[in-house]
Amino acid sequence: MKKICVLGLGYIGLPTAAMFATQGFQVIGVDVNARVVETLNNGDIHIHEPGLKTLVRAALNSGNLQVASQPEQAEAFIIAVPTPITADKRADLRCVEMAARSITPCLCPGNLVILESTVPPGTTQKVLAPILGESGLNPQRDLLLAHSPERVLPGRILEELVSNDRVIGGLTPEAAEAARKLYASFVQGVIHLTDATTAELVKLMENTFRDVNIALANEFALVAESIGVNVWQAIDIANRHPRVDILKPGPGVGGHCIAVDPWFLVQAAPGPAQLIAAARRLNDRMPQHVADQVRAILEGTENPRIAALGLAYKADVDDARESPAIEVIRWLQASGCEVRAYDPYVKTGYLVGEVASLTAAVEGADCLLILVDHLQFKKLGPSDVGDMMRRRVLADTRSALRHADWRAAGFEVHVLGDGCWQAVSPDEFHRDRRVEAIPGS
Ligand code: SAJ
Repeated sequence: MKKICVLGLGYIGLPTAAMFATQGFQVIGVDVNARVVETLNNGDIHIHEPGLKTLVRAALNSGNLQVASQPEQAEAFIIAVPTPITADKRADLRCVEMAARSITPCLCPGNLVILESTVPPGTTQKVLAPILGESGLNPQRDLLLAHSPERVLPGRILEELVSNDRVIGGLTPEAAEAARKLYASFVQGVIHLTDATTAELVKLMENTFRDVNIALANEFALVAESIGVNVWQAIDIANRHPRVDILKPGPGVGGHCIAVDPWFLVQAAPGPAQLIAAARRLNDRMPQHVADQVRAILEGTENPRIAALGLAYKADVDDARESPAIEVIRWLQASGCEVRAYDPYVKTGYLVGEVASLTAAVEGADCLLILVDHLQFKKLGPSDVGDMMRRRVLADTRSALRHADWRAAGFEVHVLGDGCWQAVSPDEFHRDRRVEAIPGS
């Protein structure tokens, strides 16, 4: 096989396209966004991911990667487009459907079509196959159709693309085998073959496992706050047990995967998926909880001004999709606080109060609020900001800083999940005030 067409040049499609191109395949990368196509054709990239720029440039320079806005005939098609959720927490498959429709005129018998986007169980068989069938070809007999979910971690995409195990679910065993041969060109991990619906479920289970684990950590944080214990220390010690591995609490779960995918399971089986839904709701409440706590810390301060550090959904990435940090900020603004928000990687362009430097955020602030544990923020010491602030108050939702140093410098230090944060009643915690308080949410 020589020619591959990759649909969607985002966080997954672009590295995948570049990787195949550097393995000697002829790759056409397709994106419906004209700006993305133009940026790439100018030798630049629209994503911040370690090593990606170098890989993409090498792929473009080799002539093996071409970027276009329309698909063309190829031997294999890889669909790597977003699958967000709708307001009522159901999978929005419009991009997958659109990508599939765009390739039907290009399809020939024997073509391999792989869906990498995360989708509800049954999508490959019940949604993708019928659309591809509109080409007049039988998806089971004439095409090789498979689901191979991406599983790479933003921040470590290139490394994990190669070293992670891969799951491939075929509509038929022949389709799974054809996809295996293709990925084996660069995947060093074990490639596990199964059917398409099992592969879809596997991917959703992985992200749901993480979401439920984080929800448990967040619930432990609430428990610790109410009994006056530091949850970070408690988790650290509990994790020394050989069979315990609790993740970290925080201001909420963001990104386009973990905060989204568990809902696909709830959608598929609402009756049984009770724990999954409860975990999702708990994690979704965390931004509101953080905002409540910060307001309580600043009670009595006239016209409180907050320096919020971090807009990304997690450390050391430039992606602010579904970011809990942004939700915390919007909650605080809705309650009358002035927030100046700074992130070294993210410029959302739509958040009121975004500033371009740490100094601009911190000047005259009554509270330094850590929302993301970017390495750059973890290195901060009290002398970097203390003299610029109106009050010496630190609120750390990621337990990212060395609190002893800050206390020694006269800071009042509040940490999420520590007894010094006020306990909150369960009724208050679970009450959804979003509709009334956050405009446009
Ligand atoms: N988070 C916590 N506490 C933790 C870990 C994470 O609050 O201990 C928060 C993060 O701050 C962030 C969110 O959870 O807001 C998600 O971050 P993440 O690093 O857990 O995951 P993602 O969304 O960047 O990537 C996940 C990965 N899935 C798993 O590890 C099972 C990745 O391998 C998937 O490929 C990716 O989802 C995806 O695209 O599905």
